Amino acid sequence: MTTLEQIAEAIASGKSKDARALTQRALDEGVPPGDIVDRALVPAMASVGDKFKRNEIFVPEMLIAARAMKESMILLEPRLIAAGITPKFTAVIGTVQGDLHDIGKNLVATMWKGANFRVIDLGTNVPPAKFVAAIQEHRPHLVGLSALLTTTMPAIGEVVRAIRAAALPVKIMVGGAPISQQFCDEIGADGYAQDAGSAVDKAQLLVGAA
Ligand code: B1M
Repeated sequence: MTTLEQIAEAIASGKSKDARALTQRALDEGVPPGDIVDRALVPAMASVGDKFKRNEIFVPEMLIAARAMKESMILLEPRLIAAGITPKFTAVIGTVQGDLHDIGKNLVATMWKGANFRVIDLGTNVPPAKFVAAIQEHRPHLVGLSALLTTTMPAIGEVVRAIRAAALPVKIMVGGAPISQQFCDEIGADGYAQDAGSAVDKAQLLVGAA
């Protein structure tokens, strides 16, 4: 097995220490950091997302895989920045106003990072104006809106309306336990994903990377 395959294996099975040590080994072997992301981290997180979608693994396994990926990124990120390598696509994500749930939103953000998106996470309880300001500032290709409460579902619609009113050229993805494709269609968002694995496929489709 190559070092890159071993990194992918360590991340997919959530072995943080191994992921970090193997990433260091790959760097010592002269593998460019961008190749480590593209050929180890991205496929590892894609396989984790696929298994999650098929109910072969669950939230805890996904969280530890995400943690292992972050260990690897600690070594890679400064080198990627120094080499002027930035992800091709940018996404802004947040949980809408009135809603403090962030576990699912954080998973989606991590999976997007694993798919090599630059992700600006606005956190929870984010008002529409803050989404609009962040889109104006960062010019993302995609904005993700998460809600876990039936009472905060209307806030998703408010953000969509605010973004459309400001005529911002960004794709809007919505998700969270009470959200459905039908709701997405009703409020005029561009895409819906049921879980963090599907959120990667849908993000890539919406930005034209699929
Ligand atoms: Co709250 N809570 N909670 N809660 N909470 C729920 C959601 C609830 C279903 C529990 C219940 O009654 N059975 C219920 C909502 C009922 C409803 O509206 N229909 C509820 C309630 C009522 C409340 C409070 C109002 C309780 C109270 O104070 N009386 C309160 C509200 C606070 C607020 O937000 N203003 C509240 C508070 C909390 C805690 C703070 C204690 C805590 C949140 C901690 C945190 O997030 N940091 C909490 C928790 C943990 C839950 C449950 C138990 C778990 C939610 C979770 O993290 N799931 C939840 C009950 C349950 O689901 N069993 C519950 C795991 C997570 C990985 O899944 O978030 O669905 P999920 O994310 C998935 C997908 O939905 C999707 O991908 C993720 C990964 O697959 N997804 C996206 C999510 N966002 C996406 C965005 C996308 C695409 C996909 O694109 C952008």
